[in-house]
Amino acid sequence: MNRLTGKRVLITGASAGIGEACARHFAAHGTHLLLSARRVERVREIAEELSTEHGIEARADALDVTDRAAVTAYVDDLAGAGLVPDVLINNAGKAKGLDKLHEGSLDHWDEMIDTNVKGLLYVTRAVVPHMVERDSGHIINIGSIAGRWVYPKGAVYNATKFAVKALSEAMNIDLLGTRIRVSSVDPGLTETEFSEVRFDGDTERADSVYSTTEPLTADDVADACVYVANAPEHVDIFNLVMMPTVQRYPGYIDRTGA
Ligand code: 8X3
Repeated sequence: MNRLTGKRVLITGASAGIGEACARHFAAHGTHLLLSARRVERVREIAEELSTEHGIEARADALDVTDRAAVTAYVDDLAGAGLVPDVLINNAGKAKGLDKLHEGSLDHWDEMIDTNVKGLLYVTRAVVPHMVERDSGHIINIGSIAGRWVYPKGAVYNATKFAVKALSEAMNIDLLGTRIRVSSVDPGLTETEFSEVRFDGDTERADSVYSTTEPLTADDVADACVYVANAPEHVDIFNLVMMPTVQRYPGYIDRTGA
């Protein structure tokens, strides 16, 4: 049963990867879209394509979730236009570098903490009061298996995703007594621009993460997000952890069959 038709879904980081795939999967379920990313041209193209294809409303905005004032202005503008989302997908996030803590780049740390933790908080803080006012809504945080188990050289990325896990659980507690649900979807190895960003554009290194095995796709993760959002209103799926069949733990990946 499709319970999503006519709902409005806000997706951050919607220009590529899991965010873009979510836009496509939710649009296919008849939801209206509020897409944002720093790469506004890209989200505009996606919004136009999906509104034509599915007959939905799709708005695209430039948004850097680390820019506190911009996030507040964006959400105020949405609320003023009567576009409070029914579902918020906090997808914008990244890994930068793979280093031992004592050798890590402070710039990488700032970027990860600012986007994965503070950015998620800014967007959530701006959107959720509107949901509380309506006593309805669903927040889906894109976490990671890196927020459940640490792995070598992943310390700060791990810490940011552990923070997402903590925030998802804490938000659920804070929202007791409302009809607002909070979920996190925590994927393992997923083939997106993730590794290219992590390795500062080193495509060869990024490709080698995926080409020797069979990772999840962004579509697989989007499919899980639709499942979580589509659960009946009295069901709150706290956490959905998913890995490709070739993976059973961070770094524990079967690369023999590729
Ligand atoms: C992505 C999963 O294990 O590559 O967040 O860090 S992992």
